[in-house]
Amino acid sequence: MAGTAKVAVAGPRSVALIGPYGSGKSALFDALIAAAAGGQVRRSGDARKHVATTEVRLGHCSFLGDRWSIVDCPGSVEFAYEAEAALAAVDFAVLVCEASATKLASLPLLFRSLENLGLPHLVFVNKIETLASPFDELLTALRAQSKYPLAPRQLPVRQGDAVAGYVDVVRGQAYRYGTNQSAEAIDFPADLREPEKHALDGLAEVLADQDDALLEKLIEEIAPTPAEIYQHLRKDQAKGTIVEVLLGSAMLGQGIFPLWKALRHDVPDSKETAARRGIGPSGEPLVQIFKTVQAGKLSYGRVWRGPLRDSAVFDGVRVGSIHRYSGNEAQRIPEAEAGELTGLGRLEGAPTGAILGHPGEGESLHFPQPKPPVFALAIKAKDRKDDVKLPAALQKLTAEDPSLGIVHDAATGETLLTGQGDIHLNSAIDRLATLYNLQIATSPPKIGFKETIKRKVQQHSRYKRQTGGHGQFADVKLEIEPRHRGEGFLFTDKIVGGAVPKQYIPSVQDGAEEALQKGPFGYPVVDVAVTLVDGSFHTVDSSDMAFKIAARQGISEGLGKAEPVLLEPVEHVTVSVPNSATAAAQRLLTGRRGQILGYAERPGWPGWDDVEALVPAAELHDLITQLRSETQGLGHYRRRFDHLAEARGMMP
Ligand SMILES: Nc1nc2c(ncn2[C@@H]2O[C@H](COP(=O)(O)OP(=O)(O)OP(=O)(O)O)[C@@H](O)[C@H]2O)c(=O)[nH]1
Ligand SMILES: [Mg+2]
Repeated sequence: MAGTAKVAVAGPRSVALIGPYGSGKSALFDALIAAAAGGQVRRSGDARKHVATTEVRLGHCSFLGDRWSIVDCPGSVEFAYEAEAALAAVDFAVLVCEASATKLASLPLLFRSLENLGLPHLVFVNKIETLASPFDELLTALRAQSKYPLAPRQLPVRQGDAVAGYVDVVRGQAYRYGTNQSAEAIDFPADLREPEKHALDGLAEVLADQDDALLEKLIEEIAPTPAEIYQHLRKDQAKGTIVEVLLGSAMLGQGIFPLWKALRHDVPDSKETAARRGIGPSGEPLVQIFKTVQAGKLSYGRVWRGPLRDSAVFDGVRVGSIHRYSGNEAQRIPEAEAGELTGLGRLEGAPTGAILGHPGEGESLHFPQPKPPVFALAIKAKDRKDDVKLPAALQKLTAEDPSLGIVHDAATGETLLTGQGDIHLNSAIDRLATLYNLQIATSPPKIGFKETIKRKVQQHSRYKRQTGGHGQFADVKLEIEPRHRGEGFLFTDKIVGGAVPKQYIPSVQDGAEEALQKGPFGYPVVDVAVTLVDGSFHTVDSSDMAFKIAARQGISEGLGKAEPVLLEPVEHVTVSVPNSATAAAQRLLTGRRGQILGYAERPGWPGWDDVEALVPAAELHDLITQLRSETQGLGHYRRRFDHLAEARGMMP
């Protein structure tokens, strides 16, 4: 029978479900697993409350005798690293999308990730029962984003306004959706004859682009048989040079069986993936960790080379247990074979991204780099007693999720937790509470203000004490003057004739530097020159201490008269947005006291712009929140310190 040609796949294969936030990946995960078990998808009839996925979920099942590992990925951009890491581990991805403008807007990021990885993928148009706009419009929008040609395998069949079934383009057969696997063949709708022919011709053409023999046939106007089409589809889809498009409703269990069949036929063998990634078939077991959870008690890994046996030891790291997740249960297995994604228990010291075993010569195991942080919170333990536990817990947290970071801000003395947004950080803080019993207080990070002066002053300072025995005496005349921004501190000794003996000069400098650590506004003073021009001493009462105190007092007093000003850090910010939002991004930056330096097309990102600006750090704390809300979650930015600038009209 056409379409059910024997598939020569031996081992287990893996698929990641990715897609925009809320597009129905978790619902599809449940539907796929339920359908594989021959069961019914829970069919509530109306959408349940959306619970956003924040950590990848791994599940296992068998479909028609083939074994599968499925990964449900979070859609939120704040958890994008989770998905990227999972993509590095699987054989194939299903891009779950829905026909909503806001959701479609985030597709370029996802397509780019897949294409950069060279990971074959198909598109599953979910929530098909709600599709109101013409299907062609959706295809056009999808085509604009994908580097590789799209191949719609199905067309929606409407009944009134609702989508009630689909046409299988290759088979030329129409179906009415039932629940789960029970789609029922119906008469071919007359109005779909033309679109179906068009889709089939388009498909053949796309396939012929990859195959000369097929191309010749088409030129001679010999129609390929369905079996030939399936064969080419399999080859091109597994290579990733074509992107099939399938339809369905995860919630209603519609279109799940055809999706399963497409996966069964077209997902490459795990050995093909390993070969594509440069990993040879023979050698010692090789496993890559793509996720650690529960404070390192559990890891998810891809077995690139097997078999992986329970209790195997890799460079001192022992595999405590191997798990498979069928249904809701974790089941312990004695070994896992190449191509499986498994849960690994108690892998001490193997963070996300870790490789167990040794890649052979020329083998490389790519793993994604986390994106630079765009959001930070100052954190501290609510209970001082927990201060000792905090560093170790934070270290584990960042090993679990490398897109989190810990920064000790020397300027403010704060510990900062950095990451991809407030939801991301708050979920990390929740984990600190649940896994480590650490209650954390957060606040927006303090700004590392500095001070400087604008006027040169002379300051005379004398320190004199007479208390009992011998006293204290030091006397200095100092010049304090501004330097250019960034020039730093300079101390000059201009004493002549020993008015201040040589041995005391370093103490004068020490005293000056101490005073500069806290200026009139309470912040460190920078870019100041201090010159010791004159002074006097006492043979008995003078001391290092006395000169240090005299200098410190002199500077503290002098700074107040030298027109002190507050300096704030200004950062060089590069905002990346789709060009429809370039003007909005510029407005947003100027609204935050930013000075626009210019904008240009973003290299390698068609339709995107980079806007460069200088923006005070004090304005950047929640920039990402506003940027995302104005760009449907797409905009992001990078920042780096640029310079200190006078903070005009700003109260310290
Ligand atoms: N109408 C309709 N709603 C659906 C369908 N699939 C999922 N939903 C609903 O859409 C919402 C989001 O579904 P999820 O499966 O949680 O989406 P997700 O892609 O996993 O979301 P994130 O994990 O946050 O990225 C839920 O309210 C679901 O009930 C569908 O086929 N049709
Ligand atoms: Mg989800």
